[in-house]
Amino acid sequence: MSLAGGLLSGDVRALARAISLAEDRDPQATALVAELQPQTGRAFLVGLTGSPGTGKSTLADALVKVIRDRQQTVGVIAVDPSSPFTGGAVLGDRIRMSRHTLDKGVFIRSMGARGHLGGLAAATREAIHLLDAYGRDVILVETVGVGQSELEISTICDTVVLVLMPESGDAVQTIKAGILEIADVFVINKVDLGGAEKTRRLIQDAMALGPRQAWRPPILMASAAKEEGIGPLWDAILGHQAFLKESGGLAARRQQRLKQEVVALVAERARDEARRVLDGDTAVGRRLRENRNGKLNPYALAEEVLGQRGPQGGS
Ligand SMILES: Nc1nc2c(ncn2[C@@H]2O[C@H](COP(=O)(O)OP(=O)(O)OP(=O)(O)O)[C@@H](O)[C@H]2O)c(=O)[nH]1
Ligand SMILES: [Mg+2]
Repeated sequence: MSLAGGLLSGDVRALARAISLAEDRDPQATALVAELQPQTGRAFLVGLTGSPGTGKSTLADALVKVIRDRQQTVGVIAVDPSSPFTGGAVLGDRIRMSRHTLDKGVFIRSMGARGHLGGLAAATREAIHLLDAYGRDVILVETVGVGQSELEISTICDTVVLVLMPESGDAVQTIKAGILEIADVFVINKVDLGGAEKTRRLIQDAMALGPRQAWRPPILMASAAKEEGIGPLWDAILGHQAFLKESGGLAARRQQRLKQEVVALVAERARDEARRVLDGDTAVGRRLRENRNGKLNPYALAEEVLGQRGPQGGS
């Protein structure tokens, strides 16, 4: 059976293989996603972001349990930009979530950069589309909040959950970094450690300074490790989903996302093509290689490369 056929019929190995192709930035994955596109758009995409160690993976694990209790299927993608290969943290995530391994309604996958600089966002998008086509009701995407990264979770997900922890001093910094705008739901995790109330006030004060929005992000408290407050957290996430649907925000978000994705796809192709033209047996490529005194003008070369894009891709 074809990979697409396998994936649509619920073969988990086909799904895993397709995601590996996406991770390798294999053109087969892109073709597959394009083929499956009509089967996508049904899943609810939830991003979990926050500083390292705030408990995103533990929360994802606890949320998976709640989602499964409510009879929905779920896919989890843990994106680790710092890990070019399956590293220690990723293994930790696996072990932590291993209690779900026998449940066919749960699919968990960690993704690293695999040496393809700039390819992780594209790979993550493709993995999301693949899980969507596979028929998952909910897709949870965990990323470390690194600010202005190429992997802006707000451009990938419907609902963004910002995970903070009490009294880290970190909460203050995160809020300063302007992350308020991207959070649809706040969760202060590790309430069992104490000091969560102070963090909640900090968030509230920061929000009071901002413009009034139609959606006021709720601030939840939870202990992922003790599995406390997880049901209410999921309800808050669903509350945001309902708001998006009623306000027309969901369509707007998805349109914005589509645009970002097109821009990213064009950029990825253009980058590949520029390298091919410059490395190939082309006039501009030869001039670049033969040049020894560094006097070539990069702007002129870029124009020349762009001018080479013929109907056959140019070369
Ligand atoms: N006390 C307490 N510890 C917790 C809680 N939730 C998670 N932890 C612990 O916090 C540590 C980090 O948890 P992770 O879930 O790996 O955090 P993360 O945000 O996914 O970390 P990275 O993926 O490395 O950024 C682990 O040792 C967890 O056991 C909680 O509710 N209370
Ligand atoms: Mg994690």
